[in-house]
Amino acid sequence: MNIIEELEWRDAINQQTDAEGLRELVNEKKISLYCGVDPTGDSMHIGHLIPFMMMKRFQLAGHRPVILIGGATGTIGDPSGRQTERQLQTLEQVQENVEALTAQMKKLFDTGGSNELKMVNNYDWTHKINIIDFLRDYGKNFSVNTMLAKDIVASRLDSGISFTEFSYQILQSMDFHHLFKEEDVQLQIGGADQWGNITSGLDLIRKKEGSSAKVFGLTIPLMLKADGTKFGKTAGGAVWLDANKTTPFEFYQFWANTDDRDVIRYLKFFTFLDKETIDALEVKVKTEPHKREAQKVLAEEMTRFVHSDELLNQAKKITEALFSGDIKSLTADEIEQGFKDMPTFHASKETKNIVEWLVDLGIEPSKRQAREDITNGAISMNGERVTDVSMDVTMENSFDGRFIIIRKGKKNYSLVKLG
Ligand code: 629
Repeated sequence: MNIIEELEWRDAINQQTDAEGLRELVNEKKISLYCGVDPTGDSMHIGHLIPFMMMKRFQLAGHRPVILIGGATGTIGDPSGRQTERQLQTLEQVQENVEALTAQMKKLFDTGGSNELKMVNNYDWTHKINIIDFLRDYGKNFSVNTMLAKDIVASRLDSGISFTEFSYQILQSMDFHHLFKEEDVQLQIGGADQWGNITSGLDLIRKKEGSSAKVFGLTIPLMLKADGTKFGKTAGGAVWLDANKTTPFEFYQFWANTDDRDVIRYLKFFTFLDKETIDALEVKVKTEPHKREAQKVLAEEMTRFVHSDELLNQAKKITEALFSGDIKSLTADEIEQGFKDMPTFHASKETKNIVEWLVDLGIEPSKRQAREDITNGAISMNGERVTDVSMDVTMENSFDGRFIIIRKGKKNYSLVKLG
């Protein structure tokens, strides 16, 4: 399988400008290709992984990936896929985000080796171009008529679009041209929403360099979910790659909760597992879906790739402890990750009788109810059943002086934060 056949097998191709030509090109030689990201936030989320996992596949197949961070385009804002004008970010904010994203990209994709990752920032060439050169050297190659006809702009003609956002496609086209000249980049990839920007870059290159310039564009489909809801969103919002925004445990859980109807598609799309392995997992989804083997493999592969072996093991340990109820072995940090979304209460560090303590916190509605639940064995503290209504709750009962976990009945966990 060459890289294009592999992407086809993975259902990872949406549109191509010249499928035949690109197939020939990658068979003939190792190419340089690029994909960009705008620094609109301080972390990527899993939606961003869509083209960047594909970049990695090209890299593994011996091609040379160039990742562009949009220090210039990030100050403007891509109108693609949006119905409203963006609020401009401050230049300082963009700069901070450039640094955060650069570090994140390096961590994920810079694996060393001969075809090492190249990172560029479009601010470096864009900020040098003055307005007269911009209009003469670039603007002259763009027809406003064609620009207006692009989906992204056309869909905004009712609600309105500023000249700033309208011009965005020119900036992205200039990048493709610059990288074609300076880095021998012959292919740009991106999500399906990037088709208009990518094709306008190809037009610019052909106008400036002649129609024989060998350049290509390829987009990757939007990830859809079988139940029709949006991919990559949870009740808590986006699934971030930054462990401080989405803990590795939450990240693991996100993938582990994938629907049976989606899991094989995700394995193909997001992991580096080969066809044989994924085919075998597909059989398991059909024959023993209750084991959720494919989901476990997906969650493991993704958590290991984005975080590390160590954080994967921690996520699995928390998952196991929550499942069995045996949470004693968890560290305070693991408790914090595992119980982040559970009902949370705040208590002082004072020693207090268990019945009063539960009522004061609001975990139990009355002392009578608290006593009854304790006597019936329905209350556990940190995984151990409480049987004595005269027991005192002290710091000794806590994880590191920080948390106490109360379980009422089979599954109702509460996280009590101390201090
Ligand atoms: C200058 C900027 C370039 C080439 C690309 C760009 C960024 C591009 C964009 N991309 C999205 C982003 O930054 O806005 N104009 O959030 C995002 N991308 C990943 C995928 C995407 C896309 O980073 O392409 O489709 C999401 O899956 O929306 O010279």
